[in-house]
Amino acid sequence: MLPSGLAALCLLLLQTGALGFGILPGDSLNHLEITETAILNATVQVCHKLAQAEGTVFTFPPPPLTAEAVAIACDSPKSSKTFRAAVKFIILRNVRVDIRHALNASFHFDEENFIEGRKIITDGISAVKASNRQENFEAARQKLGEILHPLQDFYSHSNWVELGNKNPNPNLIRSDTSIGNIADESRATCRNCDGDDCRNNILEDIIQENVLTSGYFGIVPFVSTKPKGKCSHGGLVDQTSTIEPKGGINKDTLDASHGHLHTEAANAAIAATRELLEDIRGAAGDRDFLQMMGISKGSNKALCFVIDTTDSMRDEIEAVKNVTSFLVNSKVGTDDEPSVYILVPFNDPDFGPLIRTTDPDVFKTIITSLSAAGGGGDFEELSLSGLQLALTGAPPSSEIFLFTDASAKDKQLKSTVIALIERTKTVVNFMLTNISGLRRRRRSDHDQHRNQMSKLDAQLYRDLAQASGGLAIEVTTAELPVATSIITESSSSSLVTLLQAARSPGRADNFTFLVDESVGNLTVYITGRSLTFTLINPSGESQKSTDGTGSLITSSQSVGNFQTLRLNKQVGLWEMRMVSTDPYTLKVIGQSAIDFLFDFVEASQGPFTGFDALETRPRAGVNGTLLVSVTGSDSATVTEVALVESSGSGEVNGIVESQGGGDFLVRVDRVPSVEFVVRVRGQDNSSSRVSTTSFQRQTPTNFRASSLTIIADSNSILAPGTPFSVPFSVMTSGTGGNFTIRATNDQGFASTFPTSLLLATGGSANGTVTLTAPLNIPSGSDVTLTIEAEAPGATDTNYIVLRFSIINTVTDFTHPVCQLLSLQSKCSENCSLSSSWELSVRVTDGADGTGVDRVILQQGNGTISTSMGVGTNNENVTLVSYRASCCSPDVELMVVDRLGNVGSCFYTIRATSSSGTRDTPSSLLCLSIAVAVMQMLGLLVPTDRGIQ
Ligand SMILES: *[C@@H]1O[C@H](CO)[C@@H](O)[C@H](O)[C@H]1NC(C)=O
Ligand SMILES: *[C@@H]1O[C@H](CO)[C@@H](O)[C@H](O)[C@H]1NC(C)=O
Ligand SMILES: *[C@@H]1O[C@H](CO)[C@@H](O)[C@H](O)[C@H]1NC(C)=O
Ligand SMILES: *[C@@H]1O[C@H](CO)[C@@H](O)[C@H](O)[C@H]1NC(C)=O
Ligand SMILES: *[C@@H]1O[C@H](CO)[C@@H](O)[C@H](O)[C@H]1NC(C)=O
Ligand SMILES: [Ca+2]
Ligand SMILES: [Ca+2]
Repeated sequence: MLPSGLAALCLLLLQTGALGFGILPGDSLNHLEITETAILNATVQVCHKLAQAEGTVFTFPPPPLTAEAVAIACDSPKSSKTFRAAVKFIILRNVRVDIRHALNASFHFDEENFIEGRKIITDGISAVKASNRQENFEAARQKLGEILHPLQDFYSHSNWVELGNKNPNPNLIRSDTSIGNIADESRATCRNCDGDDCRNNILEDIIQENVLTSGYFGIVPFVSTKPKGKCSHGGLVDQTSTIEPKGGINKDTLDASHGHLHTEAANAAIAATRELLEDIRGAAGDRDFLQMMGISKGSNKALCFVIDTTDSMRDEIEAVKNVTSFLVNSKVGTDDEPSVYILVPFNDPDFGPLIRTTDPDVFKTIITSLSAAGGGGDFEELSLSGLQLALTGAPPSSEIFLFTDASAKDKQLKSTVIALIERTKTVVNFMLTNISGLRRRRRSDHDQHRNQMSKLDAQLYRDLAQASGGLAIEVTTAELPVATSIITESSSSSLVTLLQAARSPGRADNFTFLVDESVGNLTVYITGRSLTFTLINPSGESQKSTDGTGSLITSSQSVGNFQTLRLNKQVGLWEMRMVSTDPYTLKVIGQSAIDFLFDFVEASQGPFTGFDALETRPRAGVNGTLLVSVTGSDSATVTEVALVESSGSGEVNGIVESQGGGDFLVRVDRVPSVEFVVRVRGQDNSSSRVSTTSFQRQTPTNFRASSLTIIADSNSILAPGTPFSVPFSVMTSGTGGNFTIRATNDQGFASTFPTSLLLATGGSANGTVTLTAPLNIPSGSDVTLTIEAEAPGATDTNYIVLRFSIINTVTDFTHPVCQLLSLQSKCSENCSLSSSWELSVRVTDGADGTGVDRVILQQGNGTISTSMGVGTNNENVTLVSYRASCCSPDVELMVVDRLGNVGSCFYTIRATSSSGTRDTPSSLLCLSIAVAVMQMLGLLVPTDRGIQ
């Protein structure tokens, strides 16, 4: 809640575990806690309903809920990391509103901007629903976080709670109703507080007449836009609160002007957040809702292939088909089953589209129908364009496999691809065939003219692999199936990186990695040629690469430039001594639940302090901040976080402060100016283990910092066919000159932008990118825009990665409604399974509606059937018949239209519990009860009724 809520958040982040993310009685709740509480609660309810529907056992985790416990209750323990990441992302987007839109009253329901505030929410809800329909969950989360902020602020900044309301205002998430009786602009709403006591500053007539108002807010001393007689927000930052009527009404914290109502306001905000999530679930369905939250069945990993489909790839495509069907067949139904399958084909001049499915059979069919499509021509293909699409379309932290035998024609995208790798923390593996000097010339016709990829061209792929922590595997077509199956197979479970390093040019070096008890299936990947190594385990035993009989390596496999070693697990510090003068990469992975998430964050400038996750590279050479979370165990803590130089031995250690709930704020004095990885050390005191376990993990991704800063507006919705402006500015803390600007988007939308900007030393300049989405694009699609700025001489580059949703103008604001046609019941007071009741209902979406999409049985054990019909005005109607045993006396239908507007209809044959004997035929009694219930739910009253 803002703005003092921000101060609270900041305090929360700065004080050592002072408040934590938990909810202790007597402490103020902020946006972060309100959002997390509501999401955990809503998610566990969805999993409960889903388990009931599927007839599986469900156990509610004990309070307080944690992401870990909810993921386990949802029978998706492998989703705990992505669930945590999704919740965190939504929360950071929520908090960002206080930083980016600090002074925009509508985003905080200040200054009686009720209509505008609600429009932000309802437009956002439509966008979230449209994104979910296109399975663009990242875009959905982004918008969701943004609209939860005003929704929650309503309860703190308006007088809703003062009016005696305990429940949320349902009209804030609907655009076809009245929000309530809003105070006229000229109507006085407050009087001066009694000194510091603001408990009675709202005028009595406002309360008695149920009039809605909210506080005015301004930060400039002696300048106020507050109209006469209006309430202020209140607090130290708000300068309007010193002008009559003095004081304020906000409930942001327990010691705010109306802090005595803080808990009521926070609880209403939690309930309102749950209600909004419930509405989105209604539109998305249970499975998609959970996917939006990062929870899926199986391994919760994407299997993502980017494939060159030009003629020369015929044999490789056959091999990929083979590997894919083998993989899919062997994983389906197991814990290792990928949760989503993604394919991006590319050739020249085409690439894409991105094909995404959760159905393994559909994926197999798609892969099987893939054929070398011809084209290609000049032996260079659009591999980076295809990769760009995969990087923006796959879930964050995915692993991508790119297959090609050709150089990249679109080399100019290299820096964009690196930007996306850093932002999404995706690992990219390149499966390269046909590198010069590597393979013998083949005899078939289509190979006669096949140019070979030069070593230099292959280096581009090696660089990208290394930046992402992936492998560049160089094999012959015959070796491809083996190489592919080795890495795709081991990438399908909760993998953690224990060590990842590269040396280019090659040189002898010693590396260590720490193996803890939780790690299984310890595997070493090496790429490089003519190298030898010595492996030393924690008890000092060693095995050389030339020694086939040692006891450290249980199996080893070698194809092309790629070697895999599986190790005999031993807990403790291992050492790997590498000897080679050729470039090589070394990667040690294992399976473990314990891992970490992190974001670079930045303290905001200006009057409001808070932390914002960066969409750019962090500043080089100066201090920096990271927000780190441990996942996979509620008892794990972080003890040390370091930024470790990727190809040197330098490292910068941070100061770690626990925030509670497995979250840690880490401050470093200096972000390295060279490439680095993030390494985390910690301890797990989980009771299931005998003793404390020390663990070490690192990011596979290599990060870079920059002396350039890019800021861009993140208004995130664009309309098809309408040019959309993205203003941005570039600043440098170094020398000036002519900076090159590149703006690329993954959808190939038409765009304009300045190709260079002139910056003075230490100066800044502004530009604008204009993007136009084509008219025929489906609503809910998204586009990722990467704006890059490059210093003169390419000595430094920074970027900003922005995701926008493309949403059609919404024309249907109403949810479908039910009309009870008949209700027949032979039920007596004592229910019997052999007797039943039934009803029929007509569901319509109104004359201007998009039509009924689905009718879902929300509650009730009966059977439902639907049929289509035509209404009196020739409109489509859906007829629903429901029949249930007398022992299942309630039914709730959820009715959803094609835009995702969700209505709910409840009917019951339950008699009221009062024992009076009434001589009413039971069905009639039931009907009147049902009508009463529908009235309660607002289904049978004029839609513009005010707040009661
Ligand atoms: C979710 O919230 C509801 C309403 O406040 C509450 O009754 C329920 O106990 C909560 N569920 C969990 C699992 O915390
Ligand atoms: C496909 O895979 C199977 C089993 O892995 C193998 O026996 C067969 O030779 C492969 N076929 C091709 C064309 O690679
Ligand atoms: C690696 O360790 C061995 C044994 O301690 C040592 O002889 C060698 O110099 C080290 N190599 C490097 C590059 O540090
Ligand atoms: C190691 O891998 C095997 C097969 O892939 C799997 O069954 C086993 O559970 C894994 N072990 C651990 C500790 O993850
Ligand atoms: C970073 O350095 C600046 C300038 O020295 C200082 O004002 C700021 O407080 C520091 N920030 C952190 C988080 O230490
Ligand atoms: Ca080709
Ligand atoms: Ca509708």
